[in-house]
Amino acid sequence: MGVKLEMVKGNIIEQPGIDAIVNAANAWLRPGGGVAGAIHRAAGPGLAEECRPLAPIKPGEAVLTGGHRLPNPYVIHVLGPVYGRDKPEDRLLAACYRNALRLAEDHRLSSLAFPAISTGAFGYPPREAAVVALKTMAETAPALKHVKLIRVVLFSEGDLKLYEEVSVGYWPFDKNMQI
Ligand code: AR6
Repeated sequence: MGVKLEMVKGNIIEQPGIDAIVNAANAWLRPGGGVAGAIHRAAGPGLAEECRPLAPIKPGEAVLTGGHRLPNPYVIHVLGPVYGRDKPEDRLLAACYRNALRLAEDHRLSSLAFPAISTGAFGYPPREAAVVALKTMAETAPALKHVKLIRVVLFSEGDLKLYEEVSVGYWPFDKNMQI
């Protein structure tokens, strides 16, 4: 059966019904700002405690923890590349999406929600990042047995429009957005 792609405007910490949300983390898996700050605030201090022995992680890597006080049972933390510093950026960003999906698959999760990794504090140009994200998801999807739903949660209307536009070229979906 297929994998469904959803693109929504929203907040990554408000995704009930999703097995794992993906954190655009820092190497030390500490709270920080942006997505990571919001996730740690909502999850409570138990998340930072669980993260401590798993850090540091390298660009492209993914680790899984519990969701603590979040509505989701799991969080998958990935470290995106800092644009202009961690090279090659596109391969490292693709590794984030691929490794998060693999980890979800290993844990037999059926749904996960991604933010637009690296496009905030890490400075990755949004359109280039959307191409890498959607292309990697489309390439990885056929091998997934457990993951049935991939949701991309965009923080702004503009980013949602961008993803919808880019997905036409990179996600070979049917009319139900399934691959
Ligand atoms: N829900 C969904 N998307 C969000 C949210 C949210 N609550 N908040 C921000 N975004 P960023 P990065 C969007 O900076 O670039 C942190 O300080 C945001 O508009 O969270 O990978 C960490 O500690 C942008 O499009 O992640 C790291 O040091 C995207 O999510 C560093 O930032 C990613 O923005 C990671 O930087």
